[in-house]
Amino acid sequence: MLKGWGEMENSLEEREKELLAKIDPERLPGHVAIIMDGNGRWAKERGLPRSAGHRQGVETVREIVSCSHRLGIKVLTLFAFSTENWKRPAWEVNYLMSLPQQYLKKELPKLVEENVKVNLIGDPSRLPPPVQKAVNQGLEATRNNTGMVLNFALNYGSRMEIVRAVQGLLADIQEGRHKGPVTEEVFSRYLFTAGLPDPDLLIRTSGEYRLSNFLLWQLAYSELWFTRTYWPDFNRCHLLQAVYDYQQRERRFGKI
Ligand code: V0D
Repeated sequence: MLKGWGEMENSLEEREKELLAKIDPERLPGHVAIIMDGNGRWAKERGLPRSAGHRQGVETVREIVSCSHRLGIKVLTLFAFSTENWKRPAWEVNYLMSLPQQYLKKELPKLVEENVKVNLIGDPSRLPPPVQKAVNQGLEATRNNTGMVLNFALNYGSRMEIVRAVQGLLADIQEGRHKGPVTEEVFSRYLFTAGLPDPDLLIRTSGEYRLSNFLLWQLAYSELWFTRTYWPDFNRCHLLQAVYDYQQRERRFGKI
C-alpha cells in the first residue's frame, strides 16, 4: 500500500527522532566530509537531464547543512567540484558553475543568521569570475561567524593540494621564512585545510568505494561510511545513521 505524503514525512520525522535519541551528543564527529556522488545516475534513472540531478543535489545540500548545524557538527566539508570535473561536457560544467550563486543567493541570509562560516578549499583562480565573486561574497558575509564551518571543496584535488604544499614549504625554507624541522604538523599548515581539524567521518554516496583524490592526507585516520543511496535521495536520517554508526565503531575501538 502506497503511503500518502503526510505519512511519508511523518515516518522520516519518526526515524529522525529515534536516531537523535540514540546519538550521544558528547561524542559527535567534529568534522564530517562528504563526497556527494550519484546526481547523474539519479537523473538518468528518472529519464531526466543530469542538470535535474544536480538541482536536486542542491536541495540535499540545504538539508544536510541544516541538520549538521542543528546536530552541533563543527566542520562540514562538501566535495562540490573536483579538478577532474573540468573534463565533463561544457554544458554540464556551465550548469554546475551556476550552483554556488544559486545556493548562496537563497541560503546566505540563513547561514549568516545561524552563525555558519563559509570556507573554501581548492584553487578558486580557475573558476569563472562571476562564481569567484559570488563565493567571495559568501566568505566575506560570514567571515566573523564563529559557528559551524561550511567548507566547500571547489576545483579541489588532493594531489594538487599536496604538491602546492610542498612548493609553498620549499619557498618558505629557501627564503628563510621557515626554519627548523619539517614535521607533519608543519606540513599540514601548507594544505588548503590549514587550521581545520582532520575529518573524523567521511561519507560517500551512490555505492562507489573510492576516495577519488579527496583529502588524501587528511583522511589518514578517518572512519569511512558508504551508502548506495544517490546524493539527491540522501537525507538527514542517512546523516544521523552515519553519525550513529560512527559512534558504534568508536565504542568498539575503545574497548580493544
Ligand atoms: C552539484 C551535489 C552547492 C554535487 C550538490 C560548482 C554537485 C550540488 C555548491 C556551492 C554543487 C559551492 C560553493 C559555495 C556555495 C555552494 C555547489 C558545485 C556543485 C560546483 F560557496 N552545491 N554545489 N557547487 N552541486
